[in-house]
Amino acid sequence: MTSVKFVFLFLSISFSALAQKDYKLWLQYNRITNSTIASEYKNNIQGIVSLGNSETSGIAVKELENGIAGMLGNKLEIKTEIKRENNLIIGSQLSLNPDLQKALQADFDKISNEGFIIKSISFKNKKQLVISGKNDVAVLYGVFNFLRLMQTNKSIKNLSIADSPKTNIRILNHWDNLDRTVERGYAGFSLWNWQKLPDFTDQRYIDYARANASIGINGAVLTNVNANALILTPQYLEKVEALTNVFRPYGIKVYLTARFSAPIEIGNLKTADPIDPEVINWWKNKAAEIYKRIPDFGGFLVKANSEGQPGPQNYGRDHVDGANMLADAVAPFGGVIMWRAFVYSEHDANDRAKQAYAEFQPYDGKFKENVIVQVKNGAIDFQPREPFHPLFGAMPKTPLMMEFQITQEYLGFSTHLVFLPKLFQEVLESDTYQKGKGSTVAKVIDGTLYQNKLTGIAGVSNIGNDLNWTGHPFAQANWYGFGRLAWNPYLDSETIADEWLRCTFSNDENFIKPVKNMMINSREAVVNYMTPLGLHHIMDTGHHYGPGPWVSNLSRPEWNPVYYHKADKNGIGFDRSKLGTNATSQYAPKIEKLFDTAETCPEKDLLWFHHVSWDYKLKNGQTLWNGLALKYQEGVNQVKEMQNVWNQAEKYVDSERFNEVKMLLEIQQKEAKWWRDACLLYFQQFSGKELPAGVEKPTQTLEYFKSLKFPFAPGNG
Ligand code: BDP
Repeated sequence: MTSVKFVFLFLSISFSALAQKDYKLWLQYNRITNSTIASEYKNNIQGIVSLGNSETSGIAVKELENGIAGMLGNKLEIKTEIKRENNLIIGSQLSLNPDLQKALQADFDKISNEGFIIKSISFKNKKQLVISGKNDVAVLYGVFNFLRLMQTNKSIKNLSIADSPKTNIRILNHWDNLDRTVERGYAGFSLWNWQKLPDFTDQRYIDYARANASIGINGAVLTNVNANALILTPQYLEKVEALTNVFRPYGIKVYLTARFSAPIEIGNLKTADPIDPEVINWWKNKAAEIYKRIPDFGGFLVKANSEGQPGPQNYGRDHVDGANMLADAVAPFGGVIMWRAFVYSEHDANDRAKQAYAEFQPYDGKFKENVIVQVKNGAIDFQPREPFHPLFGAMPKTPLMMEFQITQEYLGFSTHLVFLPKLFQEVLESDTYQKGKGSTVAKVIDGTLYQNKLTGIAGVSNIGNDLNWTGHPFAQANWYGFGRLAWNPYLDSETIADEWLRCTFSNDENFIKPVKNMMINSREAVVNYMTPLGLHHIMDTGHHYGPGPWVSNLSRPEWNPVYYHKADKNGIGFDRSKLGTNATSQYAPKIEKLFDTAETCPEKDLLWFHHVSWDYKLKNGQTLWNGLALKYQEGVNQVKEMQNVWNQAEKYVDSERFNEVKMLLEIQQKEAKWWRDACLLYFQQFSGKELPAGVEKPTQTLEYFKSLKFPFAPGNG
């Protein structure tokens, strides 16, 4: 009996100790094993002097204390006065004594309100290290950045860092429903336990806020864009207020989605017409009611007249009428409206890719100052690869914010290892040419191209209540990378992968090098085994799990994969050139020209813009059919290679995470083959050609693949 008990106790202790590793994300604070580095840190940090006294500064000090204890093994005393040398001094600008303030003035001049300074100085002839900013949240950002330097084993001897975020709104969009299901969520249920709120504060809320603050995320939209008006009732606002109180010290603002028809559904009005005085008044009062509870409420995110959601067009008004009415309601309190440009209509079957631009571009300059239009990275829908959205750069007088999808709706759910910062970087670096060479999407987003004051980046969250937050241990890197890119859209994805691996797993170069390489290549792998050469939206329908290029029976044409690949006897691809739908004309002339002819169009986007014959010659001399088949095979091979790399990583990783990733890669390998075989068998019906040498023969028939059904695939309502 005793021994059974003992085994049980042992198992549960070791389980929770290991499970914690997953849970701790990139904030592991592992003991530093390199003795040279550890002693450098110990010599330079002999005490902590904390000058602040707010809740936030308390959090910052505790983080430093714990981080240093974890990494160096010694608990430092927290002092409030600077006496000896080699202190780590933390405090906001105003909390520093006047001499220190003066010494750092030039650095303070460089940073914004949210920026931070980490600086080695000599103060009264004593060496000190100061972490400061204009307010306590900025100091907290500085602390997390300092701890990252330590976690990645960087030298802290002569630091002089002054860094500010390049965008204002760095926000997660949670597509979380009030019943705790998460639309397109693959990591369990929603973190928000509405049932127990407002009285029960789950530790997870705090840990969530802390993780976000550590990467500079400063906002969260708590609810699904397919909104439920109930969130705006007092019963729920009380719960929202409780969450806001938890998030506030971490610098996270709360936003909600506003269902356009809320005045009818919860306000008993007969209409939600945005120019109706009663409706205008209702929203004004609602805003006042929210701000009374939550004075720093961020504002609303709105999906209107898109995929069946109500909106101003239901009343013969347009997006400008709708957005500006809401903007007026929140303006007195400093709120913003994030109005989504993700619209397409079943009444325009010509080309879905053109619709957002066609609808929104003419509104340029018409939105109120506190409206920012939220545009998905590509014109269709978060595909493994899309050319950048033509709206970027095309609305100079309107602030546009980026919407990325961190959750992997179209990229293998939380089962496939895909490092998304590589995708994000590709989009951000794209040159729109709207104001000549160098007019990158990043410059549109950070406001430097057109001097927009309001800027932002949103990421559709991949977080749920799974023990490891994101379902796949490597999906944590996508949350991390999103935050880092929202802070600085010019960061290189390789740097991000490097940081994340060191903070999350190990600083051992023998681990970092191959695994980083695996992460960097993982994005191209998924493109290859799902949608190579510009193919898109050929996932099975509804849940988007697995291949479904044959689907053609849905009521709306643009919901069918056949609409997107247009495979026939003559070839494959969507002709968006001048000879086709002319979607290319939505880009600046230079880009239009590039995309408009198959020969100049980047091959990675070929079938996005062109319908080409099966015998079309690719740049490598292959026919399109052979090239396509080989790409699918390459994707499968790449996953095999990822497995090899991971198997070599065993000795650097704890067994729990090692095994999790190993099992997931095994599924990814199976699913990559499924994708290859199903797509090639299907397209082969049209090409009528044999598979080229080097491509493995499918082991199942097309009929078999078509027969697979997944009524309970997650994330699909
Ligand atoms: C699509 C998703 C759908 C979302 C929609 C959106 O399939 O669940 O509601 O985007 O962004 O990708 O509004």
